[in-house]
Amino acid sequence: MYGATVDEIEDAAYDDKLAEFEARIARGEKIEPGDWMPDEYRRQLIRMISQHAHSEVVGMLPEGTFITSAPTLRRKLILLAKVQDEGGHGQYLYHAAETLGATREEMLEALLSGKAKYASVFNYPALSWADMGAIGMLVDGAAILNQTMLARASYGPYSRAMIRICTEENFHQRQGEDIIITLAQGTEEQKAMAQDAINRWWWPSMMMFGPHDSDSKNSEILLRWGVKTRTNDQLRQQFVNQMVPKLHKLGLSVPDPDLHYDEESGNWIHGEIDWDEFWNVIKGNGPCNAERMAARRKAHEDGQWVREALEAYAARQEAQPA
Ligand code: BYC
Repeated sequence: MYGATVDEIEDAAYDDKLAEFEARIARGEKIEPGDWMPDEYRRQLIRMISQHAHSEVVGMLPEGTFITSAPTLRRKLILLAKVQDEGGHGQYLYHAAETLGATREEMLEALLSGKAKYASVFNYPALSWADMGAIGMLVDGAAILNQTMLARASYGPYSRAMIRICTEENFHQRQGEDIIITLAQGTEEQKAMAQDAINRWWWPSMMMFGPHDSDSKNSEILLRWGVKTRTNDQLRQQFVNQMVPKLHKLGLSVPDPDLHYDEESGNWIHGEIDWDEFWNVIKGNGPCNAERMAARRKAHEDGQWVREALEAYAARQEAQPA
């Protein structure tokens, strides 16, 4: 390095660190909070994990409204436990993002100001009890595929949070399937309720996987650094292949006139997603965006006294002689 400028020496040191970081990922090692990582890796993870946390917390809202009108006490208890689990998932994920230097206040401010995204699917309304089934079966079904992939993510705290979350999500999906199976085998009216719910949640669930790979600006770097190991379209295809036979077996149809089976690839080929609708919902113009954000803002304001009490308690503990 004789004669090299400070910038060149710094660049070379950066390149060495990056090469070692990428080699660790290639060896399947987890990157842990205190380890060296590129700024862009940290930024991508904070973006993705915090948005994932927001999705869990906002995702409590559509189902939350049905806790008081579940058809039986057993169904009510199960739904209550599921919604509580989603709140817990938000907590694990906010903690995982905090290990990267993001603060809870910054993340919540980003959500409440509309700067941060959350899963578009939660901006659709839950209209009947059958929607609890469709959300569990389709929305949790889609989430599990994505999260099983993320359980292998290169960042240790995210990967470990995902392992725990996936275990619980499996129960969530089963409770949804159980509702849809019960309705599909019930009266004509109940079967129609199940079909109506599947019709309304199918496309929003398909959109959960994100834009086509060709339009996914973050995928390349996330794949390179082992955060994602499968692409948006690959996971979406897996979802369609898994769900279509299940629904057909129950005598339910998929609301996609272009859906067909391709013998050669063994895939169910789906019709095109309405991407205008997807981007519009993400921009804040979905059927329930305003309602969801108003509910979150109110919950945040109502929780102010709890945060203040916790801070006062912590300050008092600190002030006390050991
Ligand atoms: N909704 O470059 P792309 C649950 C954004 S909750 C909104 O492909 P990426 C549950 C994307 O953020 C669990 N925004 O991004 C809870 C990006 O914008 P920014 C939900 C979306 O990150 C309660 C832009 O579009 N799961 O299970 O490579 C009840 C371009 O996209 C969406 C997660 O949160 C979307 N659907 O891939 C029941 C999974 N799709 O940020 C169930 C964690 C894309 O650059 N997240 N965008 O401004 C991920 O796996 C990935 O972030 C995504 C997108 C697959 C969603």
